Amino acid sequence: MSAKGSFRPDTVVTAYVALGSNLGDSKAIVLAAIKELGERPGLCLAAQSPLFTSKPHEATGGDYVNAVVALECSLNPVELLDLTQEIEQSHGRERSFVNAPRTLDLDLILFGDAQIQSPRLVLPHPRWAERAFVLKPLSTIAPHLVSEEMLRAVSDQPIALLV
Ligand code: PH2
Ligand code: MG
Ligand code: MG
Repeated sequence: MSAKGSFRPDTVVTAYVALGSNLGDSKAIVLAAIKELGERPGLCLAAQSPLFTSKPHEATGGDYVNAVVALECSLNPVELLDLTQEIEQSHGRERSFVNAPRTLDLDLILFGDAQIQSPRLVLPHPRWAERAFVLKPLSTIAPHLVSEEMLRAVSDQPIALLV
């Protein structure tokens, strides 16, 4: 694996992407983004969590809609990052200040067992295990990755299934 993430898997890799939105019609935006991810060349939607609603964590604005998807991915990590950023842009994502309310945030959480430290991309995501809005949805599609202990460690962060 190169430090720049230019590694191209010769087999398909399972990548996990976390979705979040707390601006606009968040439910519709997250559902549309999940569909768009699955339709991109090089990606196949393997699993999607239910939608959850959560209070902004170390952030401002309205409640979030969050979900996590598993993608069977034949792109390299940077190609997947480019694609997620393109989808964010297409939903009007603006970056006005850190953790500002956003129409759509797509975060690469895990890319197989890739470990990358580059200016653009750090994998695994450095804070994935500290966030209920990642762990709870992830636990519904990849229970082997999320222990009860990990869930207990974030149990002070309110999160509920979106009905
Ligand atoms: N994303 C953040 C910061 N805080 N809080 C919740 N509940 N959901 C998010 O998706 C979220 C957040 C930064 O990306
Ligand atoms: Mg994020
Ligand atoms: Mg992000």
